[in-house]
Amino acid sequence: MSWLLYLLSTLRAAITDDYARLASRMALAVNLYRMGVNTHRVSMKSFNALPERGASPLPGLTWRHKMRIAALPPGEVDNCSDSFYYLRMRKRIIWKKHFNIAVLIISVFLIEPLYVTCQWFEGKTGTVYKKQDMGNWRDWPGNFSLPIDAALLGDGPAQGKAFFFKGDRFIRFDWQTNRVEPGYPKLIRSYWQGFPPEFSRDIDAALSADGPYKGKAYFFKGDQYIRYDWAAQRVDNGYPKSISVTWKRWPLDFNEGIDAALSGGDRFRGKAYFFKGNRYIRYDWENDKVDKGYPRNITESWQGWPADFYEQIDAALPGDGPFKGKAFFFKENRYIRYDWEQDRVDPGFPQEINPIMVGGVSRYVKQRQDESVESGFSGGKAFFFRGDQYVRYDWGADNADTGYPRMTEDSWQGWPAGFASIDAAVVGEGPFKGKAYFFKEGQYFRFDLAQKRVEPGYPKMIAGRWDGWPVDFNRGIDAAVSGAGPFKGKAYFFKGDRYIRYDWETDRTDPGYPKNIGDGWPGWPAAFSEGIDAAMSGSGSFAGKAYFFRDNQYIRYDWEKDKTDRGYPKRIEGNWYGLPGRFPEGIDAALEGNEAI
Ligand SMILES: [Ca+2]
Ligand SMILES: [Ca+2]
Repeated sequence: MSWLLYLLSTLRAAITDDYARLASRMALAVNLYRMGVNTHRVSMKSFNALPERGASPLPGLTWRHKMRIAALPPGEVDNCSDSFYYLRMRKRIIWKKHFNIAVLIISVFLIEPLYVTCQWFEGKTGTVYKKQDMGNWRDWPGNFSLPIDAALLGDGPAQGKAFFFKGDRFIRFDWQTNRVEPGYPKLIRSYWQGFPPEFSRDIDAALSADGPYKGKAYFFKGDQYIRYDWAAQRVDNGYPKSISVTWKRWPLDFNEGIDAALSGGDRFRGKAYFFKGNRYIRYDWENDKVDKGYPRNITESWQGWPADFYEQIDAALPGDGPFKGKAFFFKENRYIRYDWEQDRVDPGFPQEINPIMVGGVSRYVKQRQDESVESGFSGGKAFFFRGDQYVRYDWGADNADTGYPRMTEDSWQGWPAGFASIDAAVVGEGPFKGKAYFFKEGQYFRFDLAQKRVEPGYPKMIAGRWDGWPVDFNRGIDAAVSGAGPFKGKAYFFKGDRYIRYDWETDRTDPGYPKNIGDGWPGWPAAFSEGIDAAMSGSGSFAGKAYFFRDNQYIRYDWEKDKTDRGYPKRIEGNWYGLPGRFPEGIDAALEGNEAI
């Protein structure tokens, strides 16, 4: 392909002004073509994981192309044949004006590869771009419900990020990957240092300052506000303060509380906008006062907003990265994108903030709920056991259910005496589907998930009933989990630094076990290889994952890739929401569950 690149670089040098856009389009196409040819197995994940700068792990594709793709307006990338025809149309203009020979070469050599590119583009990544890349706020968590309270552009160490606040939680968005980062939502109080308790939930508005106050962020709630220092990563001393004390010339009703706040972009840099109801004021950071002639009605100055946005908005956010020069306004489940330079809402807006949400419930969860009604069994819940208590966790809401912890003995029908606390729990597969097994020292019992009760005849001794278990496993285990994906039909039992694999179908331990955890589960932290407390498989949108717990930490494993996910171990606290009491300090056992209990 080097000849083509040579041709392209020549062409790019020759084309200026009107044709610069065409050149970048072709460069992109050729590079995508190269990507398709050289790296057939490039996934959207690795594409999105491209670094912001420097060497790219994908031949022919750099962070610049990624930015360029992200920066293309909706409708331009998502229909590749359009860009193909666009090129042909342009060709004629070029032919007439300047670069006869170059274009001749293009028409013969370049159009064909471009067409191939289109094929590849549509076949391999087209749908991904079409459905997701052109929207914003991808990977918006299903448990982060709408409407939002406030939005904030990151600055200082958080440059390139945006934050959305709702209730007592927040999520962080990355402008370059155009995605909400994994591991969110988190609790406001767990991350934002120095927030007074009343600012740790239900914030009204937030913005990052400009001009002499650059490096600060302001959070508003009622008639109060706090100032946050991005570099120090904490709230400045002396806050909260009353809005009316500091902010000059604000209208009286604005002093009592605002809906949304936004720093100006482009030629309005140095200004801040505060919205309340159908009115707004413009503030000048330099002069430290509201500009003359304000408040105004939103309709007076902001073109092309939907009618309900003119009445009131929830939040506002300046764009960054590929969306620099834009501003975003949020109202309930929709948002609009505003272009500062063109002074109007971009075509194609409003769009849904989270297109997979239907009536506040993610489509996926909804589907799971419907399925559970039909089958009477759902993988929508998980159970954590600690001491004589347990907590039910909802995978869809990604939160512990309310009303927990409960006493285990009182809630699970037929729970045997002497099992107040347990060592391990696992759900059966194959011939034992619909059963849950609970282990305590040398004994175990079986629970029927459909009948919601412990089966008669239990507890029993492990020894002699679980074929092929080592002697020390018969005396008690640490943790158990059923496999998923390529390992469906297997169960894994852990004791100390060893584990065995059990086959549900043949009802016996696979040959070659026990093994050392360190040998069978590569990528685990050393401490986890010495032994774990609990294990379970994920469900709902976490299907295909397994979770292993040790003390106050856990790691996540991907069954399909047979690898530990990156970024682990993490703390239980702040990642498993709503776990009460001392559960975040460590658990005894975990069960990938159902809704029986
Ligand atoms: Ca608000
Ligand atoms: Ca245990």
